[in-house]
Amino acid sequence: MKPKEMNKLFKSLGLKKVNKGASVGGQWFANSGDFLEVNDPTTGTVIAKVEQASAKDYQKMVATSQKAFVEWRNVPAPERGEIVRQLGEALRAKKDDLGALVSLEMGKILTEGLGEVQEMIDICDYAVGQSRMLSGPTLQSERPKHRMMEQWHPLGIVGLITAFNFPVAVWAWNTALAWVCGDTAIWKPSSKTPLTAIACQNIANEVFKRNGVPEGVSCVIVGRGSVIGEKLVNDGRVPLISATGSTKMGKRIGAIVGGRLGRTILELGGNNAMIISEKADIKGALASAFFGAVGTAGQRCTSTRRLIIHHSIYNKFLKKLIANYKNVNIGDPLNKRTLMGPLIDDTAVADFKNAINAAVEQGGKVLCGGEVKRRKGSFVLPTIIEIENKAAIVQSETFAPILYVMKYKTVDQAIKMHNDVPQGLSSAIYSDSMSEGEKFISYLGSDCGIANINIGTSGAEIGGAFGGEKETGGGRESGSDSWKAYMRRQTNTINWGGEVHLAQGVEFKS
Ligand code: UN1
Repeated sequence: MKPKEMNKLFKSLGLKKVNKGASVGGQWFANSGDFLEVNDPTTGTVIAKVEQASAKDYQKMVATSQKAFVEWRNVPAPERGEIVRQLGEALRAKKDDLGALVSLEMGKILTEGLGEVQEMIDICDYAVGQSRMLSGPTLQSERPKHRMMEQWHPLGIVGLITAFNFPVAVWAWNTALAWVCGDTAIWKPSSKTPLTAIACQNIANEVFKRNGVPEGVSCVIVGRGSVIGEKLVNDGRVPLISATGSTKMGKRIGAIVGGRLGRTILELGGNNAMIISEKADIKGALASAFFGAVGTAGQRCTSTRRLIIHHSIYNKFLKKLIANYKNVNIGDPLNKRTLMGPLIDDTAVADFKNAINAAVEQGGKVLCGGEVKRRKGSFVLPTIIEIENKAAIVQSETFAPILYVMKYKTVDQAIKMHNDVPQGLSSAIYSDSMSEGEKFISYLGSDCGIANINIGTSGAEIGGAFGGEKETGGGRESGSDSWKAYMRRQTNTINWGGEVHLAQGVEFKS
């Protein structure tokens, strides 16, 4: 991005060349003297700095957020929803700028940056409706003239730890719901993408201030994992931690928060596969596999990492897919003709190279790509490797555009291979056979949190619960009844008849 354009973008989103990393309400602060450099992955240059928050800054934030919670929970849920509606409107107004900033800082192409902001808008709309539907059932009591019911109450402070790859959408999935549920939020964004977080907080600050929302309902804190992340996950004043990232990180957070009997929503690694049957619509399967594997430069947790292809169409299908791969326009994500931007940084490029070397050592054959692109920035070539599912490298998630391909003979064999990985996020089958499709989404089929027929593994809509099984962590965010994770459940029994009856027929009289 040209300096003039960048200045304009920064101005529109309230960013500076040197920013403070912590905000509660309208104020920005941070006094660690420890500056984070924000890298543009396309050029490899530093575009801004952020002063990271200190442990003291964190303490101030939690205290303010706790106070804010006590007030915020008194605001009726539909009124909280109205404020989230206004946030959705403010995001609509800033969609182009915020989408461009996502592309600049994270490296995904502009249409995907805009799509991510659209996800934020969508979840705001969803949360507005949800704010009038935080309902619990009325239950039949076994005692005469009694009634039972369930209520859902606000929980407290929600600690959010998000990853670089969806630097803004995951914040909105969590906060839009948390806020209508009456919670406050402290957001620790990825240190690789702090600018998008600061921009989002500026937008929220403006809407919240206009509505007199207590300071501390929306907080953002940019800081080191070893300082701020550690404090957040260990803090008994934060009843829920929602974290997106690697399985390694999730196992650690799960153990710490579990140790204090707090709650977690963990959205961790995926190893998503698509089964392509000989009964598939090949054109559709090609388009979905291509987007799933190459889109976002393979940096979605839902990215397609494995293709399990019926042996009778294997060669024909791969020939077409490789032809698509050879035509991928790689470059500046803000250029409309670009299909694949850079990886987030040089560490990601090193992980890409290491995974390819490991795959070759483990018997893999590189069918296309396999190299780093010789230009400034963190660019690699989208890669296809023929390899066996059981190879160690195929069993782990590499956050890069590497697609492992393999053959199958029977659909049962394909499903077995499909499930034979430690992760369980997203999955798909391409088949026009109704029984193959139904089997894939049955209890005998995919063991993932998301299982699709005739669409790809990535690009889930916000209306469904998002998350996965096994090493993906088990959490669910976004749609369906995921809101329940942000509230505490209460069972109420009401005696309206006057006489005391003990449950289970117990008699207790002197
Ligand atoms: C992620 O990669 O962390 O389903 C989230 C998708 C997007 C969200 C991905 N809606 O691909």
